[in-house]
Amino acid sequence: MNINDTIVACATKIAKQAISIIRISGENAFKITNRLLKNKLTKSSKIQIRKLFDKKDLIDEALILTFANGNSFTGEDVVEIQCHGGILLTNHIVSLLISYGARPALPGEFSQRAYLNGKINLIQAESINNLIDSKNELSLKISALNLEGKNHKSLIDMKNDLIDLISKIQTSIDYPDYDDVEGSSPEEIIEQLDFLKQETLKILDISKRFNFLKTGINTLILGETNVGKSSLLNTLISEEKAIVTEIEGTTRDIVEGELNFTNFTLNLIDSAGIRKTDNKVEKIGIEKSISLINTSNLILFVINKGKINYEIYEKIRNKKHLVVLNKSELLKKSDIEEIRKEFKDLVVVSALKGDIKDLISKIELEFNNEDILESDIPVLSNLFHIEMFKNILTLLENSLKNIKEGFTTDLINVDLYEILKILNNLLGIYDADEEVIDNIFRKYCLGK
Ligand SMILES: Nc1nc2c(ncn2[C@@H]2O[C@H](COP(=O)(O)OP(=O)(O)O)[C@@H](O)[C@H]2O)c(=O)[nH]1
Ligand SMILES: [Mg+2]
Repeated sequence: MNINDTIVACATKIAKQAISIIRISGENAFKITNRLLKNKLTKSSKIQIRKLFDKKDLIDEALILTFANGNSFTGEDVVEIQCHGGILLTNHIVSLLISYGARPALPGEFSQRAYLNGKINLIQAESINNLIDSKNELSLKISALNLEGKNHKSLIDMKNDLIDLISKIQTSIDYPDYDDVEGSSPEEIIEQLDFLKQETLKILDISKRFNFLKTGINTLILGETNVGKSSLLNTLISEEKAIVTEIEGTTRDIVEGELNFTNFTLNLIDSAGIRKTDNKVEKIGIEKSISLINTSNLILFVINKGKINYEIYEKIRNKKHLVVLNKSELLKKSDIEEIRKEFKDLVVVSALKGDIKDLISKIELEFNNEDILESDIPVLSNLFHIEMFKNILTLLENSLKNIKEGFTTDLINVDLYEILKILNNLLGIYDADEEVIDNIFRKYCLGK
């Protein structure tokens, strides 16, 4: 892969559709596109309708957008051709551009160039993916905020605090004659390290919650046979996905469905009902149901009057769960109250009648995530970025341990520099040393 190549890719699907968008980015973007045109594009022309030619033959009339002199997403010269959709036509234009010297872009290469040219940082690059993949509105909003870079402020604050701490330590090492630098005693360093550690923990915590939102909450529907688990799945997703019959043991394998709320998504899993059976296939299904308890984030434990499997309840009672009493329309109020005595947060539904209001509102209450949106803590959604932050945490803990054990501060600065490099990597800035030196001179006025 050569970063100097001019790359081309279709930004829309290659499919029959009204319009296809083809993007060309790189030094020769204009030159290559010009081979399709009678009159050349100039770097000042911005949006225009042009006829496209394959040598002398007219092939299409397209809208052409040009972004010159780095004023583009990638930071390079970019031409966007909005031609008519159509598999043959789109492929034809892309092939021509390749024959004129463009190289097919690798997955993510446009964003990679944007990052390398300082147009976006790593968090922003990741948020583009999230924006596209979002399953619910909250995830969409957070991705948009991340893309804008608004909630990076605390990342930058954190970095500035870190630079300050490094500068203080550096100054007191390099200039031992210089009057004691304020804030560089071991106690004060511990205090500042602790603060950074708390900030790091907050970021990791909110990121964990966001990823949960993004990937969805694995929700297992569990209970005895025939209590209405499959009916409940179907009612929740408004689709006849799982087979429902009055025959016990109908569901033998896992059936999945997705339910999107405004602020989160449930990945619903209907499982084989629990009962004693000699049927080999059903037995495997039941074992699967039980093994899913451990990987679920929420369990809907479905019961009917007189059909409560206490053995299973014991297995789930310490996990996040809701006890759902189904077929409630067959019951008297007093029956329900009797069961409620046993399960105080009982959720009462009738899958058959489509009455699941109580369940929906309890789930919404449980997973209200508005606070994530309101906080200005940056949300990391890429596993690699989360790993980077876990490294920061380890380095901070290491520094705290070292200083408490009386090691000299120069050793601690080695770890702190490492953290600064990680933060800069995320923010798309490279020269850590220069920043520290700048700060030392600006703040601590050495050499004035
Ligand atoms: N009366 C009544 N019957 C229901 C309700 N939900 C499900 N059923 C019936 O109970 C039987 C078993 O349902 P199913 O969803 O297959 O149960 P599963 O074995 O737990 O998956 C079927 O005949 C359903 O029509 C309900 O809310 N009320
Ligand atoms: Mg079933």
